[in-house]
Amino acid sequence: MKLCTIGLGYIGAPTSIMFAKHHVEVVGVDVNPSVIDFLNEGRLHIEEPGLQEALSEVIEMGTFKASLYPEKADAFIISVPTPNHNDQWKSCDLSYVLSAVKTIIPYLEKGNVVIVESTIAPRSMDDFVKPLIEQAGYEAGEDIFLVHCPERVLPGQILHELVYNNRIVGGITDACAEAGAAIYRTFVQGEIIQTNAKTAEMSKLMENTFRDVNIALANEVAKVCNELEINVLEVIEMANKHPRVNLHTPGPGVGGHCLAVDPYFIVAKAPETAKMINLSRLINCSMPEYVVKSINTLMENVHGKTITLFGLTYKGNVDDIRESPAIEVMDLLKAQGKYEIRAYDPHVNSSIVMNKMEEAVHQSDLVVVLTDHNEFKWMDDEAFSNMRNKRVFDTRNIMNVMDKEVEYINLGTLYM
Ligand code: SAJ
Repeated sequence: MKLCTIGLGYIGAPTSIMFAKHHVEVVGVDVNPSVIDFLNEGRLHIEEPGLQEALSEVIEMGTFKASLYPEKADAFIISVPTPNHNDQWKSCDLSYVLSAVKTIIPYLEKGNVVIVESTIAPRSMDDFVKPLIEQAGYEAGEDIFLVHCPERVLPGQILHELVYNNRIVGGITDACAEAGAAIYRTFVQGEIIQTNAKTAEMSKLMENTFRDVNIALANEVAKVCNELEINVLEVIEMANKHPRVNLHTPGPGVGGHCLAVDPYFIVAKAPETAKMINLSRLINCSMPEYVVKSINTLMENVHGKTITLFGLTYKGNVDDIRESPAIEVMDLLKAQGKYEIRAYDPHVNSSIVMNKMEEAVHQSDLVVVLTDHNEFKWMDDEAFSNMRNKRVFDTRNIMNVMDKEVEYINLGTLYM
């Protein structure tokens, strides 16, 4: 089988490499020439455990190459970004997906399978993608097998989840779903469930929406508990002892290119109806401001004005700062102009962070943990020894501070 993938980002690159590892001939296409050069040289442009080794393996095997241009193939997989439109309800911007479909049309042949993996608003396949294929003279389900198979892998464990997660394969017709399922049987060991395209679109969105709504509930409970002087972390731990309760973890907000983006796609399609989904977005988006307000309170009687932020990525152990609540906290603090703000993040390679932790905490008055990187979980006695005021505010509730001189505050003990 020959596969042509369009988009070599956080999903497209690992997916392409995984197929190539399983002896499929893969041409990976991206519009960014430096990504193409990097990959063809066997170098990775994103951080993901195990992926560098897998890339080296498929380059060695000769089953993967990156290119600026598509080629004829048996199947095409589109994994390009679907950001929010800048409109009232932040609807789904399909322009990258539709332009990817237009790019492959000249290379299509009867019998090809075309799969969209990008997360898309409900009905996008039926209302926008299928008409493009039909305008090109093909009948979906007869000439071209058109499929939405949403990606569902968790950054940080993509290679494992690509193989072991269940896949939802939504076809425009049953024959499309069957043709799509056959492609994923190459390496997927989870269940491959066939359905129609709009059910697949909506179920993918509901997975991320479920998580966003649950986190919003946890964040709201955190605010309520702080008002009532109750430790929210203990409350959640106790409540989760019930066999049918699974409250998520409160934090500085919800980031990344999935949970902070996808629920709006549903809201935009049914704004009068999707009230809880919209409210959850509002609650999660209020968290950076809540963290800043808490920082201001903690800094009230402190003479020094230096704050060190630990972690800028949207979550732990990744290098992705898209929609990161930590960046929003940093920007809000800087906009106040009251403090000297420093940032330290061992996963971010940029001038916005300081390279050495010792320098970042030197004479600092408050360390604020914003990302749950493993590096921050166990801090030894020396870590905070050169701070001016030894105080840590851990918005991720993950740090184990050994140094008894350090005052440690997390979301559960903020009120004290
Ligand atoms: N977060 C919390 N509290 C929690 C869990 C997460 O505040 O209890 C925050 C994280 O710190 C982060 C954000 O939520 O800022 C999102 O992180 P995440 O780990 O929940 O998810 P993503 O965005 O990295 O990946 C999600 C996954 N979806 C689900 O788990 C339902 C992944 O499987 C999807 O493939 C991915 O979205 C996607 O691409 O849609």
